[in-house]
Amino acid sequence: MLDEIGGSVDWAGLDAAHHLHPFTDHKSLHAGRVRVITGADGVFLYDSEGNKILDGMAGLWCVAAGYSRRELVDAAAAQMAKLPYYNTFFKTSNQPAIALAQRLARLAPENLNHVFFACSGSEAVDSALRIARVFWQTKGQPNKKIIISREYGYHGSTTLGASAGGMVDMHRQAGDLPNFVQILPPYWYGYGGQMSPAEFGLYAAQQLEAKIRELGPENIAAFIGEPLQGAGGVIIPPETYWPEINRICRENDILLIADEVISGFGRTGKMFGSETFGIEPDMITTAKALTSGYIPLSALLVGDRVAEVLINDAGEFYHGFTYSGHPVACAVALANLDIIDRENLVARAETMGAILREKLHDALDNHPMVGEIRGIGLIGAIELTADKRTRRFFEKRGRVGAICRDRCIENGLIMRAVRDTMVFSPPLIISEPEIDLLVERAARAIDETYQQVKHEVAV
Ligand code: PXG
Repeated sequence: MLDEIGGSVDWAGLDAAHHLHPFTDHKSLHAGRVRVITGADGVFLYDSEGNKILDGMAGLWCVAAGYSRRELVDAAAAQMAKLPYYNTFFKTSNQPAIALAQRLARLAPENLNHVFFACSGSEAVDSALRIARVFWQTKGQPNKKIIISREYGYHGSTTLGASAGGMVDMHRQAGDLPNFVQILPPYWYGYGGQMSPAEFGLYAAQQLEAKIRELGPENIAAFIGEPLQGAGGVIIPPETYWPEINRICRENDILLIADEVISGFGRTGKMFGSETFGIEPDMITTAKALTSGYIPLSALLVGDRVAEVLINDAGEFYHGFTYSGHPVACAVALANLDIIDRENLVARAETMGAILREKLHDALDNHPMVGEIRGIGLIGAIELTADKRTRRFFEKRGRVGAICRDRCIENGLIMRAVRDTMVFSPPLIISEPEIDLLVERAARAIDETYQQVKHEVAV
C-alpha cells in the first residue's frame, strides 16, 4: 500500500497536517520538518532523505536485539496465522501467554513467580500501583495508599504513571492526583555537593525514611523507583543506595516496586537491574526490550507475598486490558528472549558497555565541557558542564543539550539530551567497529557544540 503511493508524496507535510505527536511542541515541530524514518537494519536507521543514522538510543531504549531480525517477523506471522487474537478474560488463556509467563517467572528473581500482561510500560506501572493498593485493602489496611517516588523519575504517561513520576511539567498538565509524593533522586553529579558518592547514596536513601516518618508508614502503600533513572538523565545510584532502600521498605512494611521498563532484559549487564543493584522488589515492571520494541507488550512480575493475597483473598481484581496476554505479542517476546539467550546479549551488554566507556573516556575525559562520563552495561550518560571543576550547570538548562543533540543527528548519530546530559543506550548487538563510530560521532558533535558555546565554559 505505502509503496504503491510512490515517491512523490510529501510525507512531512501530511504529518504536519494530521499527526499529533507524543511529548512534542507542535508549533516548533511544524516550523522545521519532521524526520521520516523509512527503514532500519542492525543498529542503523534510514530516513526518507537518504540518511543512514547510527541509533545510539535503540529506538526509545527498547530495540535490544537490533533492527531487521527476521525471526521476530516470522514468530509474529506464524502466530497471526494460527491465532491472531483472543482475550485472557472469562476463564480463557492462550499458549504464548502461558509459555511467556512461565519463562518470565524463571528469569525473574526467585520470589517473583506470577505475571500480569499489558501493552505498555505505563500500563504495567498502573497495574502495579493498583495491585499495591488492593494488597493493603485486602489486608485490612485501606489507609496505606500513598506512593513515594523520586524527582526526575519516569513511570509513564497514564494519569497514575504521570503522578508517580517526578517530572514537574507532567504534573502540571496531567493533574495532581492525591497520595503521590516525591523525594530526592540519588543524583550524585547534580546534588552530591562535597559528599562522596557513597555518603550521598545513603543520604538520598534516608530521604525515604524521613518522608515515611513525616507521613506515617500506616499511610504508605509503596515506594516505586527505576533501578537507574533513564528518562531523568541516566542517573545511576551509588552502590550504597539500594541496600538502604531495601532496609527502609522492609522495616516500615512498604512494598518496593522496581520499574525495570528500561533496565529489564540485559540493559545493565544482568537480566534485571534489580540483580545489578541488589534490589529486593515485591513487583517488577517490564516492557520495551521484552519484545525489542517490535510489538507493544509489557509484563508486571508479581512477588509471592503480593500474589498470594491477590489470588487467595482479594476476590475479583477489577482491572485488565483487551490486549492483556496478546498471543502475537507474547510469541514475539518468546522469540526475542531466544535471541537474547542464544546471542548472550546480557553478558555482551556488560563487556561491550565497558569497551564503550573506555573509548568515551579516552576521547572525552580532557574535554573542557565534559563533566562526567558514567554508565553501567550498555546505558550511560555524558554530562555537559559549564565548569568541570565545580560541576556547574549551564544557565537555562537544556539549551546546550539541544544544540548537541542536533549536532549528533547532523553527524549521523542519535543520542538524546536530557537537560544538558547526553544519554545513550544502543542496541545490545552493537559491535566494536560500531562503537568506534558512535564514539567518533559523539566526540565530534560535542566539540562542534563547544565551538558554539565556548564563551560560557570555564577553562
Ligand atoms: N517506566 C519507565 C522506567 C520508562 O522508562 C515507562 C515506564 C512508560 O512506558 P510506555 O511504554 O508507556 O511509554 C517508561 C517509558 C524518553 C522516554 O524520552 C522514555 C520513555 C518513554 C518515552 C520517552 O526518555 N520511557
